[in-house]
Amino acid sequence: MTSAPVAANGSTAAEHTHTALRICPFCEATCGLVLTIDAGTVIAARGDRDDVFSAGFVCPKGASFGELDGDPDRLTAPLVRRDGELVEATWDEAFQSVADGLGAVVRDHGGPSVAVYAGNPNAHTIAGALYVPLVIKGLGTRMTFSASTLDQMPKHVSLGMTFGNPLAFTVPDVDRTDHLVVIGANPLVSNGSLATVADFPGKLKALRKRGGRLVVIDPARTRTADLADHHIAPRPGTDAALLLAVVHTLFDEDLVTLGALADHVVGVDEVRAVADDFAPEAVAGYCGVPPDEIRTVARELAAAPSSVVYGRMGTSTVEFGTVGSWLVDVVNVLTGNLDSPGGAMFPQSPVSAAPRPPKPGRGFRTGRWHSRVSGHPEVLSELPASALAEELETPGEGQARAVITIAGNPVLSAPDGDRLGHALEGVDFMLSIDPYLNETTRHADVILPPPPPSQSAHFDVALSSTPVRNNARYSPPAVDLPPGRPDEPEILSRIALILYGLGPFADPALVDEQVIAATLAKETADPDSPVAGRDPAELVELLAPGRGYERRLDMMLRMGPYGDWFGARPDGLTLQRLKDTPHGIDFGALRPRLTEILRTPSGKVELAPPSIVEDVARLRSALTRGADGFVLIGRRHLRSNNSWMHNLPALSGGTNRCTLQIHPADAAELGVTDRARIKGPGGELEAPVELTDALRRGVVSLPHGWGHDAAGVRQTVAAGHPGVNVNQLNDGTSLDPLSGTAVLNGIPVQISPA
Ligand SMILES: Nc1nc2c(c(=O)[nH]1)N[C@H]1C(S)=C(S)[C@@H](COP(=O)(O)OP(=O)(O)OC[C@H]3O[C@@H](n4cnc5c(=O)[nH]c(N)nc54)[C@H](O)[C@@H]3O)O[C@H]1N2
Ligand SMILES: Nc1nc2c(c(=O)[nH]1)N[C@H]1C(S)=C(S)[C@@H](COP(=O)(O)OP(=O)(O)OC[C@H]3O[C@@H](n4cnc5c(=O)[nH]c(N)nc54)[C@H](O)[C@@H]3O)O[C@H]1N2
Ligand code: SF4
Ligand SMILES: [Mo]
Repeated sequence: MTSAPVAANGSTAAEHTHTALRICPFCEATCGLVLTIDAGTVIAARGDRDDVFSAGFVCPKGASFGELDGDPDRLTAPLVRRDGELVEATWDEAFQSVADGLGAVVRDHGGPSVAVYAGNPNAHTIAGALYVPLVIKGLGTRMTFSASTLDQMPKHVSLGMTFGNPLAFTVPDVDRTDHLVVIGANPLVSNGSLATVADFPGKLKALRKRGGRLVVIDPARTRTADLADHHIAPRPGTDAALLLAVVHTLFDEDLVTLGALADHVVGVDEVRAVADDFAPEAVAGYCGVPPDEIRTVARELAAAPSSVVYGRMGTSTVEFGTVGSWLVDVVNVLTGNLDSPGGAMFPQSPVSAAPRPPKPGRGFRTGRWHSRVSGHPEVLSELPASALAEELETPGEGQARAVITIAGNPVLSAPDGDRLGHALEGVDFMLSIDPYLNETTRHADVILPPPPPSQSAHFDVALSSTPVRNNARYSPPAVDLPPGRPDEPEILSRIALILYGLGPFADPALVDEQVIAATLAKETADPDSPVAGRDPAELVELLAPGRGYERRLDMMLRMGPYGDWFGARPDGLTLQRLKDTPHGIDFGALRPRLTEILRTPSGKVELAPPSIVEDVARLRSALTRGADGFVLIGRRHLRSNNSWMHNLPALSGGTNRCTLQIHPADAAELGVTDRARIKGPGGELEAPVELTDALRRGVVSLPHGWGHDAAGVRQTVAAGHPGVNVNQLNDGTSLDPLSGTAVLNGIPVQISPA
């Protein structure tokens, strides 16, 4: 503080301010921030140079923490629908309304008649990780939906089928690799995803500086592509074919070297056979990439001392999402770079189970049940987000009667939000846990707003399984909760209490203590657990007193791979130890741990899972498809985050706009100048045009998360520059069949002058 304003009483603002550390929850990079706080308000945020993981990195969103935290449009009290209007209510009134409304549906139709949609921020909160599952379990519903089927579900399926563990993320070791191929990701803007990397841009620059090579495969010349040694621009949706041609080349040119993996992999011959008819020449026309370019990708990956392919949204939310996501790991295996420094590695989360002796597992299955209307298979206990509307609106036995949305805005983020919005109007009861009155929550009967991030504790339960360096960090709330205001764990606990039949006003600590008792009973009974044979009651006594979520975190950390195992390893991790090291603890670079990970029936990497191999037939028939017409892809912006950050003055305006990007030559041929009409399988839109030669010809791009012009929404700044909802072009019928994930990239569209 160099120029603190002088207050009326003569003291400077600096005297009132203090700083607090807070891990940023706004993207997967998990940067440590230093917040400057004045009378309970966050007035500044900067990167924490001492943070063991992020070392001072911050992006525009993190720097806008204060604006986001203090947004005047954030709800500070619950809203309850009375006579058709959403009006403010006390917390007690709101919880009573939930008990009445949800209670009636559960009583009349059962918990399984309630659908739950969990959105992206759940991956960034303690509440999302530890309490949302309790609500779902309390309902006993099989109608669970989430942003995963608009995002990474193909990766879960391919990991599950290949390694037996759908959560065993393979993360590129960017700090040590010699050669990185980024396919369908734009980490310079997204700051990384399913790879928790603070300062991804800096790490890519460092890679090049140490003589490494960066190749980007993306139909758009993104900021990441601009930084690369080489950029390949394929036709959208064709990555799986391109990667199969890379695999083909590895076999064809005798470049396959399993190295240390040799004894741990089965199915290599099947993969060779699958790739047989995907010679570079066979896919070149379909992918729009010359055969030699594809061969070079394979040769370079094989030749580098270490190399890794990293794929994200562009390989995932596409027609062949699971096949493409699988092939990313297949290539890493075939070049000997899985589970090896500089390759694709498995992080070790501090809240994962302590390693058990290697043993074959039961493998990973999908389709244990199917959606009622379209018969979509369950995947990781979820149904496709694209199928939510039909489950709500189709009458009959098993129809969803109520909906709970938690940190999600599916009306903008999922295909055909207009239809979903209409369906939400028709349910008997809708509850939203969300800080904003937005396009989705405006349909709710009750909105329960969690406090802003400054008033919430933070631990990255979910993202601890994807960092490029193993670490543990904890932020207690930086600002006290106002009296009477529940935090999000408490909100969700009270809903669980309603579902347990105890009513909303029972002690929320009951929920946590029940989880703790059940978990410790199970652990102490497991002969391979570090607490095997101990008395659960004794372990409960050892947990630090505090809020329920803190006790649960303490339990998880203490039983985890770095834990103190409840005193058995006195130097091990506890929550108290994390609190005592506020800039975090670094557990070092990722280390090989494949045998700890594998839970396939064979106990090996099953490189050719039958259902994925089977889906390649669909890809084979796509190869002969014509390549005419325009295809639509999405894009992200540095100063934005999906649908919910368009309400901050600091992040809006400028180049952060909802425009249709198109190549100038395409625009000229079409006679498109300043505005275009875009027609997709599900609808039509008009958007301002932005000419750019960064896009491959025949490809247009429109970002998602816009369309803030609905009535009854309380996001004043966003409403001033609403943009259009790209997902209205999509009817949601096009899915990756193995994962139920919506096709959001590579949608056929027609473009004309507006
Ligand atoms: N066309 C197209 N569509 C896409 C994508 C794309 O690339 N193209 N991307 C997809 C992807 S990757 C994703 S992850 C999804 C995202 O889909 P969603 O998760 O459904 O949407 P978000 O826009 O992230 O909305 C997050 C919601 O959480 C609320 N929120 C923010 N913080 C908190 C909190 O701490 N607690 C609670 N309870 N609520 C909070 C916000 O107000 C907002 O309502 O969108 C998908 N949709
Ligand atoms: N600033 C910012 N950061 C974010 C978000 C945000 O909205 N804004 N969202 C967060 C979320 S929820 C997520 S999931 C991550 C996503 O993180 P990323 O996946 O890194 O981000 P995207 O911008 O979706 O990158 C996808 C890239 O794939 C390209 N692409 C599209 N179709 C294809 C294709 O068929 N093949 C190939 N090879 N490429 C294709 C697109 O041009 C785009 O550059 O970002 C997170 N971080
Ligand atoms: S990169 Fe992500 S985690 Fe880091 S400051 Fe920006 S939004 Fe926050
Ligand atoms: Mo996402």
